[in-house]
Amino acid sequence: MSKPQVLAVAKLHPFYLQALETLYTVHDRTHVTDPAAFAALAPQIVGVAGTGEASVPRSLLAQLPNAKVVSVFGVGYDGVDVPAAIAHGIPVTHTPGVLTDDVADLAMGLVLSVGRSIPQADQFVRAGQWPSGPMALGRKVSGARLGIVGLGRIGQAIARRASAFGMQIAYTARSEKPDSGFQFYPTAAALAAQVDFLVAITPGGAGTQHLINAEVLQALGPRGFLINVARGSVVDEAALIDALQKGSIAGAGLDVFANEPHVPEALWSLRNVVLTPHMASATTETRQAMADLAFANMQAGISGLPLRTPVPEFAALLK
Ligand code: NAP
Ligand code: 8YV
Repeated sequence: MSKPQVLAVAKLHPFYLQALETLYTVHDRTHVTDPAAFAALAPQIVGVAGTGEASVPRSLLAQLPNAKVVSVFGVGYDGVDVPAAIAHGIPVTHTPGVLTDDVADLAMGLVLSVGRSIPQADQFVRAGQWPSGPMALGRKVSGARLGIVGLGRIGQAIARRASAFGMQIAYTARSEKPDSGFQFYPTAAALAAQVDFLVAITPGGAGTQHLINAEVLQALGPRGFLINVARGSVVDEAALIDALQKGSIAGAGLDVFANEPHVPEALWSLRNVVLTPHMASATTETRQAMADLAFANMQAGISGLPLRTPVPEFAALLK
């Protein structure tokens, strides 16, 4: 008997792909690479496998009459048209929690990297510049003021780490969290005006599009640093480049970009920027945990068993 058919809508991590291939035949982006073949294949697809960056639009869901689940390898699912998935009765799952520590670790790594110019210092030594003079002084991180845009699972994990550095923590989110004990500001601009390091860690999508805009960067000011580990769409990249070039903010640490994997060349040449390739969850341990959870969700969805981690919109419907 042939295996059930699954569509991969993005290049899958090998841990996830190998797990899927034990039970399913995985079609790698056939909807894009061979639309004619996909028209015949589509009615057989029972599961859709994606990543946090993958696009699952309404038009694709409409072609999948027998899909039973969309299993995203990632906590962010802003590429999935969830209202369309609800309309088509196709549950969406993601991988919350298992990557929280890694993403918070990288956020703190970027705070330290930009504040203390660690990558620049590495280049300084490798380029043989040490004998000809000291580097410019860095910015003290311990005790500095940290603003978190999005105090969810990962935002709270960043706050725990920053507390150990003696940082003064404030945040913004859709709703105030009185139990957190941290100062709440109702807008990103109001928060930015009060901090030295501003970390964005919200979901992407329409609700947060350009939440960090020119006004927020101006409020952050010439001694302030921006860290983005959320989604490229959360920051107005043109406004950010302008602010970095003019020195109207001190620097930035960026793991995510508007048009990945393409990073504007204007950022490559800036000395006050640290760039990483959307790698906040990219450790062997975490990618394995994400693969296990994404695979478990796929299996559950296809077999009609309870989903391990449906996205909140579906969790609410399933209650
Ligand atoms: P979460 O627990 O759902 O937290 C999201 C937080 O964002 C919540 O505090 C939420 O506010 C806040 N938020 C949502 N919309 C907002 C808005 N318009 N303005 C201000 N705050 C807003 O999610 P999580 O597990 O922490 O993950 C957060 C995001 O991190 C993911 O969705 C993904 O985009 C990103 N991420 C990136 C990487 C990477 O590799 N760089 C890896 C994993 C995750 P409320 O609490 O008030 O609802
Ligand atoms: C991953 C992410 O890089 O979880 C998310 O939302 O952005 C990351 O963990 C991604 O999903 C894997 O491609």
